[in-house]
Amino acid sequence: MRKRLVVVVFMVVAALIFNGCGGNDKSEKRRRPVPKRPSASTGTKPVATAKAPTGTAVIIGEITFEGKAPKKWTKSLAEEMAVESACFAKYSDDPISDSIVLGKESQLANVFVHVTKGVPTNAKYATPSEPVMIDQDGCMYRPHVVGAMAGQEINILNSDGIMHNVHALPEKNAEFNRAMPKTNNTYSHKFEEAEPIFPIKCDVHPWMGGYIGISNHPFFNVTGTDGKFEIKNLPTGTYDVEAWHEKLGTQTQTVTVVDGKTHTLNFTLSRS
Ligand SMILES: [Cu+2]
Repeated sequence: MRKRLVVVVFMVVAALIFNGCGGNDKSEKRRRPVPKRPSASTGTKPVATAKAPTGTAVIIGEITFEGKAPKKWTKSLAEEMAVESACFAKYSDDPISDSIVLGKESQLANVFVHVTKGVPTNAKYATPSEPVMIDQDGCMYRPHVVGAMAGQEINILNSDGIMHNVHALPEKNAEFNRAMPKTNNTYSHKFEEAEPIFPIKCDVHPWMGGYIGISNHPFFNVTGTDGKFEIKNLPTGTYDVEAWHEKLGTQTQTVTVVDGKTHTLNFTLSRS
């Protein structure tokens, strides 16, 4: 009787083990896809793999000021700056206001020209390794307007050898207010997020002001006193191009460009 019981128990255990093996086979089949998940997941990350399209189309143009030319300098600016003799001494003539700067034929400087529509928003363009430079020279920011890519280094110099502070007033990125005593003549900063152009100022010298635009793509430029801009390496497509000036507002034009061709886009900005 006991032997029979032992045999029955043995058979039950054997059956359980057998069925259990069969069950393991099924669960093994269910688990097989698991090792594939990481590669499948890696391949579907939209941001990491988003292409940053470039091409060979170029947009060039000239920005012109229309209207009565403003005074190049004002008595108040000269009087204000006179209190800082180290800066004032750098000028052989009266210091010139940097808010509206014109070329010989009313070409407009300090216009931030950038593509605002048409570039894929999730494209990840390489950040230039070369820093953007801004100098505090003669108690003015030079250049007065700069563009940089998100994450690009911006080196702010103080070649005046006097106390300045740089107070940046972005809205998306973090604001900063950095004292720059004469012994500390470089401050390096990166804005990590793209955002519309914003002001920088010096709290020591109220006439000092400049602007920084942060872009998530490289399709922007700032005009010099020749009023000219150039935006290179665009792929074939249709784009909105905006011209921004601190006193004269913005103007936008839509342009369709083709690889290998240069397109001309001129703007006229006025006080009205
Ligand atoms: Cu200053």
